[in-house]
Amino acid sequence: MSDSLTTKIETPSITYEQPLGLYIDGKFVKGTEGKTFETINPSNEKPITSVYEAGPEDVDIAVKAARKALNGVWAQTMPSVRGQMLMKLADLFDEHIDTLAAIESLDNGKALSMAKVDIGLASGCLRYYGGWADKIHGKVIDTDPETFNYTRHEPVGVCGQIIPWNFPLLMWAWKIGPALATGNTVVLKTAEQTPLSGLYAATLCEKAGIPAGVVNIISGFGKTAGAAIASHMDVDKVAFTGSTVVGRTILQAAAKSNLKKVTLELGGKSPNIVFNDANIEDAISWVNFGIFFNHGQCCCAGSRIYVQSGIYDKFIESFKARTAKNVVGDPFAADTFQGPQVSKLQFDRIMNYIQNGKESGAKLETGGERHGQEGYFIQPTIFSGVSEDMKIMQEEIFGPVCAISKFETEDEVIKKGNETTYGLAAAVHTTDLNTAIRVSNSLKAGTVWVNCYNMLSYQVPFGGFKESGIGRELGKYALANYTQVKSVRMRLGGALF
Ligand code: TXE
Repeated sequence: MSDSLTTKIETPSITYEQPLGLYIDGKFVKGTEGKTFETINPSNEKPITSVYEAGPEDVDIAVKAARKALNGVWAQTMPSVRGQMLMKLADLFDEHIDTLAAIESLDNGKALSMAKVDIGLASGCLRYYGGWADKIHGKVIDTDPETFNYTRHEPVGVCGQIIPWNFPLLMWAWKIGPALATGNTVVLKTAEQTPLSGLYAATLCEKAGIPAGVVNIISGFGKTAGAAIASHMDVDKVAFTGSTVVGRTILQAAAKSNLKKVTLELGGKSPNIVFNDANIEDAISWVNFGIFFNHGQCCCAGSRIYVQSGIYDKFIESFKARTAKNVVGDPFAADTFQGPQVSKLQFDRIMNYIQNGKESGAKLETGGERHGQEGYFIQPTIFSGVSEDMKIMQEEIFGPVCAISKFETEDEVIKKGNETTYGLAAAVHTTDLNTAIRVSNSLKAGTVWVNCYNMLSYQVPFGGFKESGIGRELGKYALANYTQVKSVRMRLGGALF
């Protein structure tokens, strides 16, 4: 690669200047070892460019910068000014939407139209948390006439944030918004598959006036940079989104180091339940969106589809017809709904699951093959007649593959829906309000959608029951993850005895 800290990148929709360095203490740097790694375009399997790679020493330097900013400039910044900076950052996301969306489509493979939705949600999230910045306060608590008690909601401190590749900028905003609003500083590691947009967004932090050291963005791998964040003795909290298996190692690393606070947003195998009385056309379009949106690369993907026996055959025929309309192809083409999977590794994992489904006796209704000859494209794939013990019903596939099963009764489907170690999301499609409420109350999931799917808003909390995670992101609830409560008790009277 060139020795430069930026490079010109041409995408089909825009040409822009891409930063390549690690963004530490307000500057782009090459890192202590000057190592780089390639990021691949999943549409054509060719390298886009190389970025600088952070190792443990760089993590340490970034943590020191974040600590200095936490105790210095950021502690002196008024909450309302923190809020204005986040709002300015949100405005800059909106101004740069064409560039940010093009980077996501190039590096991640998502359709440009969908990437633009991501950027809008990211800017909305930053603006929402900007609004919270000067509304964070404790309580006055009466105990007795001679004591004055109050609580303060103080920042946790230096926050390590480790994000995945499926929504690179949206996850960036979900992490940085609440952390900065509550007065923390951050060291955020992007996913090694999609490092580009996070670095570009770092340039916007600078433009928004966020002081050096408050936001540090590093590119690097999980086992080196990610692990160094999780085990660092001077990181006060880690917020992680990714696989359940890595989530466990983060918790272990926190326990073995400084008992840093941990929040986790992990995988899922979410049930999407369609009752006989559902509005079938509406249900099918939500079920289609529930599994095939973002190429199935959603932690909350509705990958287990339970259909009641009275509409089962009709549902499958209409669902197949609906899925056939999903345009798979070039992310930059206007009508594309589904682009390539993010990487060769993910492509191979998904194709292995499809092979397993074919061999396990499930009925392949449609798809089941690679799409085209180049890039990591996979046909939307539907299996029916899938039993509970099959791997494709049990494990998170994280691709455009769903498993359909028939059910008879409400009790049966609630039991099946809950028979998983995950508990991120679920959905119920019915026109009966009583069924909707009974079933929603019985499903063990952090989010239950009724007559819709994948509806996420920055005001509404999101997170997992069971092994799908710890803590909640978004909404007011996320503020609790980034604050710690201090009780101050002042004695007004004299001596105790
Ligand atoms: O995830 P990883 P991968 C699930 C999904 C997918 C599977 C594997 O099922 O098929 O995970 O994806 C960092 N210490 N999800 O391999 O490895 C890594 O660098 C610290 C669900 O991409 O968990 C990246 O930044 N960090 C999910 C982030 O963790 C480590 C989104 C996620 O990578 C680390 C992504 C370590 N030891 C995958 N190892 C969701 N919940 O949305 C890796 N990382």
